[in-house]
Amino acid sequence: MDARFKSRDIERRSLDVDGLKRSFLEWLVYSVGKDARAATRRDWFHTVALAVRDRVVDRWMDTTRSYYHEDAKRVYYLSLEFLIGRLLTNSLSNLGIVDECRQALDRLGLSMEDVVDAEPDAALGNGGLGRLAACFLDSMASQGLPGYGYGIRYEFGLFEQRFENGWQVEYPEQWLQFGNPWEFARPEVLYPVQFYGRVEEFRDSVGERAYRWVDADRVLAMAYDTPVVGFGGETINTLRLWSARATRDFNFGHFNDGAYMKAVEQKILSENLSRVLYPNDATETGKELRLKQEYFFTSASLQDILRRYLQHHTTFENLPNKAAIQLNDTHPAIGIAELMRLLVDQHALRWDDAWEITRATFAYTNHTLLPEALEAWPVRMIERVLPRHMQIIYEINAKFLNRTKAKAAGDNARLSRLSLIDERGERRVRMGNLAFLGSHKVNGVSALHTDLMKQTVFADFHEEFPDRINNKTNGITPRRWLKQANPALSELITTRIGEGWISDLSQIAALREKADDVVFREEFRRAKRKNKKRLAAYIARQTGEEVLVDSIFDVQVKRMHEYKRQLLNVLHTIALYNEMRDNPTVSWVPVTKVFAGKAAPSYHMAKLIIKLINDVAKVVNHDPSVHDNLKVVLLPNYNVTAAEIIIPAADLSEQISTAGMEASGTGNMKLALNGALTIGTLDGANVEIREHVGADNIFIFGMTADEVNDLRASGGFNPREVIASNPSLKRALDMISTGAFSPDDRNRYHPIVQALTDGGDHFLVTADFADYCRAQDAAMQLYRDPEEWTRKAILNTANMGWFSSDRTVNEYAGEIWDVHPVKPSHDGEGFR
Ligand code: OX2
Repeated sequence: MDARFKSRDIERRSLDVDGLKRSFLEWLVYSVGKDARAATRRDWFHTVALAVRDRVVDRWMDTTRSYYHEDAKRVYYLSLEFLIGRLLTNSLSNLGIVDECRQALDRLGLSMEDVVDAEPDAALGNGGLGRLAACFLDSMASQGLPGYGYGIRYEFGLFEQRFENGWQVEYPEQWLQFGNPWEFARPEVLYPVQFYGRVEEFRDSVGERAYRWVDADRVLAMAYDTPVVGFGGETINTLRLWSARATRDFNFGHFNDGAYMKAVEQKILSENLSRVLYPNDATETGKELRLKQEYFFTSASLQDILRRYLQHHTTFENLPNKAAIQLNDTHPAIGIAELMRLLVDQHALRWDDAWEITRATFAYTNHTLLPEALEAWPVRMIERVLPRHMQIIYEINAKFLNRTKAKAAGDNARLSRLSLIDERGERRVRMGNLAFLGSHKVNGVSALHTDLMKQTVFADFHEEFPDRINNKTNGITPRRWLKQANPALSELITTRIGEGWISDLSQIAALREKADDVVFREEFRRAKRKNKKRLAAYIARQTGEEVLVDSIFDVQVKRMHEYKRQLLNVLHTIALYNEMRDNPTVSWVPVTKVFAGKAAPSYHMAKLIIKLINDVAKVVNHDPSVHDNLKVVLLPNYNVTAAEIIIPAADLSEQISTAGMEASGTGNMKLALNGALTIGTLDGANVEIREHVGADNIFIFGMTADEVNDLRASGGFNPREVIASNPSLKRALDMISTGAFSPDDRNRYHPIVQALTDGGDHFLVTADFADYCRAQDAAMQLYRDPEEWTRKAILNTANMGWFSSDRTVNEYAGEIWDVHPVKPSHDGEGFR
């Protein structure tokens, strides 16, 4: 072999500083096509990413080959969203070569931070649901579980948010503009996906009635693979994202002008399928393109899963022993009808056999009880877009209702609730019911949420199938959310308890005893202060605002939504502002209110709340009478990268949703793990966080889910009475409604005031206000005692071990998927 090739080959794998440096220079020249003098930061990012990618490819192949040789049962996580963020630090850290890379760059006169900052943030998701999928990928790979992610390679991720005049304005997020060094295009992995057309009935070879879908439009799904590096670099799994390609048919059009241009237009239109992520979080849009996206990636993924299965098998009865398919919400639920279609129409299985296989293969995770988020596609739309699937859904429904009818004769109301078709108004397919019926397990994402599922949306199904619903409380990966995002704290932790916590977060409990150690407390505070300085600098860069590093960093970062109640926080901010102005001689604990989050572009109320926060910030931050004791900042364009800076710096974590409405929350976990104290309602996973960190180490306030339910059942309450009896609330609301924050448009906030008063205050902001202020006061008082505050902060970090997504994923693996770790053998030939 040519000696040069050989040395390149060795270099590819070397993990030491010299080897890294040499391969950076080689990559810069031969793959990026620049010399060191002309290279930009982005060129260096691409260089380093490609060199790092080299170091995972062999192990990636080994992992995939081991799964194949062992014919291991795989789990397929189907998700319309993967909110990945940046990958460079993540890959380096999981490979264990962060320092080596830093030194190699140093020798080239480059700063690691600059290179890292040149990577775009992959925002292929909206919020918690998409980030959970990304944490699960990290945990599956880190546990050695044979797990694949399947989704869409959106050309445009979640929009970029800017503020213009305090209003949110959306810009396209072009994360692929300069190429994506992490992915491998697989132009040969191509599956046809059909839409429209009609269904033809015929007799099969044995004279049975059969169906085929004809005259349909075809689009191709092309695969792009991204390696998912597990911690330690042993297991490298695959995230396979589909991109829409026109079929070759478009090249064979008629050659008269009109037809040609029409064909090209068609091609462009069909490729729009994977163009853009829908920017709604936990609400449904009902748009045909969205349905087509859902079917597009689900169908391609199922075809790919069956192809892989058929490499080892000739019949399908073993599919459930070799493949577990997890539906991340109902977005891929059409997959249940699609697998039935593939098995019955294409592979000629009997219906009942196909149904048994389907149910044993699928499992479904529900992420919300909000009625506006429960997908229900109009029957007429599915009939048109996916005619065969509509027939299959009818058939599933008929068989189920017939069986149920036989047992529970007469209860028509119950039958109509169980039906896959909602017959009230325009007929719709209830995707939640389809997902439930077509799965062997259905789970909620926190203990409370799972209980509420049983009591509300799925009460009838739960009665029918009492063993099907189970809980899998969400988790977060400690690699990204502590080790990478918070080097100051994670290094401190490692010096005291070793590094076992990184792959087994339960070990972080060893910090409990350190809460009483003054020296450790001092060091813990120093780490927090370092992170707060970093955030203060970021705030100054982003907003021009100077904040006090020693103020309480009171942080609410999440999507803007009425149920998450940013308004409650704003009202408290205004009340505190008034108190500070009224009592200028009191020595106040300085507070910095940090907000960040995007609003869905069509969600007017959420956008108005953004404007209100910016307007309040303008008034408060420029009022000399509060002596810098209060600052309000709304950081633009919240995403994973921003979260990694904000979360480690938080003192107080705002988790203040109306009880019963936040299914779990995961930001709550990230913040507590990083030593923030939670101020929150007994909602979602807050309930379990309280159990773990201890009731003394969390500020709980407000109505419980049961109280909310009772209040609403009894016909609600009168917010006007509550407001009249609380002078500070009344004053804050009056200021909003009379234009104290909007002198240029005094009526601007009428819709907000209206919603909180005559509108009935659906989210119980006014009802919880007094107790929220009490909890805020308690937090401020505690902050005056740094030793006590730090003690509680340490106990938060130390008691969050259970919230690792490793624990969550292991529960799924054991109780739903029945998949087991596979140890890849790295003695093979490696990749050539
Ligand atoms: C979110 C839920 O709102 C949030 O509470 C949860 O933590 C997260 O999913 C992960 O489970 N879209 N986003 C969600 O639900 C839906 C639907």
